[in-house]
Amino acid sequence: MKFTHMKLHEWVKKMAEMCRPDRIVWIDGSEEEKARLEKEAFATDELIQLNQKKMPGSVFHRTAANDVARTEHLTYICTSHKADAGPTNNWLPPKTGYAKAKAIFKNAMKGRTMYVIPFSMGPVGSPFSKIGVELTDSIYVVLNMRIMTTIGAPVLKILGGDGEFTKCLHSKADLDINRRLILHFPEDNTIWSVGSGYGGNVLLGKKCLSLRIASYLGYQEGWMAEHMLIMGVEKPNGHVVYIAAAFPSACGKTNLAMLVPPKGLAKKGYKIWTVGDDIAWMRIDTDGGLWAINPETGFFGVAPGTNSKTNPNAVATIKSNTIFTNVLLKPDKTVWWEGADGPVPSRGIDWRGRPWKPGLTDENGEVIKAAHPNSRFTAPIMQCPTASFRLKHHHGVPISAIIFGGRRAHVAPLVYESFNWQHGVYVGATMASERTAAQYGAEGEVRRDPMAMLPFCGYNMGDYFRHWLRMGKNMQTPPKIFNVNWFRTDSEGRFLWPGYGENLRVLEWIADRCEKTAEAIKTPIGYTPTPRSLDLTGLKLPAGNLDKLLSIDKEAWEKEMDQHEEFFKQFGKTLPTELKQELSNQRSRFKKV
Ligand code: GTP
Ligand code: SPV
Ligand code: MN
Repeated sequence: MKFTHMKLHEWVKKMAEMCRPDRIVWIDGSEEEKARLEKEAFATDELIQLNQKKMPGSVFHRTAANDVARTEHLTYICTSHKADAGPTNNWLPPKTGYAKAKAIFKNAMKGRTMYVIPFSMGPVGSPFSKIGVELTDSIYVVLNMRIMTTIGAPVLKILGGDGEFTKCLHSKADLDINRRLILHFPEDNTIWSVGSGYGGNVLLGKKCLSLRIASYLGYQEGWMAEHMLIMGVEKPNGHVVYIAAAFPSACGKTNLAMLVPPKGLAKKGYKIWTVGDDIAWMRIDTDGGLWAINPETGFFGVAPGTNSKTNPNAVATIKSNTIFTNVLLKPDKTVWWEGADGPVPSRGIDWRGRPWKPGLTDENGEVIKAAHPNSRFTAPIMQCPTASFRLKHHHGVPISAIIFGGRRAHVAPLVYESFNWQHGVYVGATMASERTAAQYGAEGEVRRDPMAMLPFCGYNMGDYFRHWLRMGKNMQTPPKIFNVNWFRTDSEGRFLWPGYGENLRVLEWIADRCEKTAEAIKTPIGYTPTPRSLDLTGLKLPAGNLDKLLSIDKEAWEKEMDQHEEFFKQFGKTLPTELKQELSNQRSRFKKV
């Protein structure tokens, strides 16, 4: 390897002096390199090769049992001033952060190889892309980054002798949860992650760079980094309406991004195009509209519940060249998870590496799951049958609608449209969702998760809200803002809405609202569909469900708005007055009904 970038060279040397790897390998991204790394990982059982007849190019990996989801309580924003991290982030002064992590990184790579992965988030060379270099002692990380980003030689070439890059350092160290830290130093364009081997904690191009560091950069440079899927809804007349949607982790982004139109609507001629399933970088273009790119090249999707009925496009995508993490390994070296296609296997090895058969229970009498609820697949986006041809465009796609949504058993209706951008920002800022298995913590607990960015905003969330308001003012044609909830339940806890492909019925209404052709009713929280403006052709929805799905319970909303007020308090003076105004306007609208 010829070093022309002296700063990069010096940084790699300095990090190696701290971590003490036995050797340093520069990743070039070639096929030969991939084969060599896989072979090495098969030999040590870091990876298991899957059945190459049935799943060509696919491999299997298990993470440590205490390391299966993002650890938000160990994730920090390290800025000189605490106020810059804001009330919703864990904070450490940079000096303390570096010192604490250094103690764990010290000698952590002894006996191991340090891989140097140059990577680009966004098309290589696009003015919208950002470059990072991740140092890691995990082959699993290298192979995941290979799918999720563009890596290796072309990136180094673009970086040249003095290009800017995010310095990303990762070591599994000893995988001890008490010696695990995910640290972001936005002022130094640096990320340090130690003590974990799980996805969002260690694929540093993903949540760490593309959301936490990028949101900080976006605030300064006037663009947005958001936890959003991007999809195109092709209408029967051939016009494609592009939508970006923010749902918290494990709340349906991957599923929505590649949905298959239900029969009734497919007949009309609807088609879906997938641009991204997790992250959107958005900027205002010369037309005064908002344009989005997906900085990733792969999906890191939730496995459980994925089958040919719920998500046929995902099933097609993961047929080959896929990394499966923490699912069940079957005797024939294929995989399974709860809610997968086919019969429940009679035996296998579970995500913890223990023999498994259906019906096994643990010491508390709970059924032992074959796959971890947050088990995942990593697959190239280009293998998705609905991958959009616009993926390679530097400017991305023009966004007509932004959708917020969460997992709410009660309160939030199936869909509503905000009155305008400012009201929409209030809707996003007060979003809430029930906690899922994608992060450690009590599952099911309702928490506020503004714009689905609570765990991912790299700076003060009060300033983040101000940035959203400012972006709206700077656009000539801001997208319309909607809220959806696929997860409302009846008194028995059953979902009122079938979800998945049927969600297109709601997207159709949204797309038609953008073109001002769909009917709506004005309510205190925004516009909701008239019953006949939602096309339910071919859907057997139990009588009464639609009313329940669209109902707005005044008492529940009044309680909800008390919670909004409470939530806003923590931001003190950084909370934009516009949001308080929107809350008070909404309260007055409710008083009138
Ligand atoms: P992250 O990758 O963590 O950001 O998650 P995500 O937002 O991409 O969520 P994903 O699409 O993977 O869905 C997570 C879970 O929600 C899966 O178990 C799905 O089966 C389930 N799910 C997705 N869409 C729907 C829906 O419309 N209705 C219902 N009831 N469940 C859904
Ligand atoms: C999420 O949790 O939102 C994910 C998975 O997309 S992870 O990459 O682990 O963050
Ligand atoms: Mn996500």
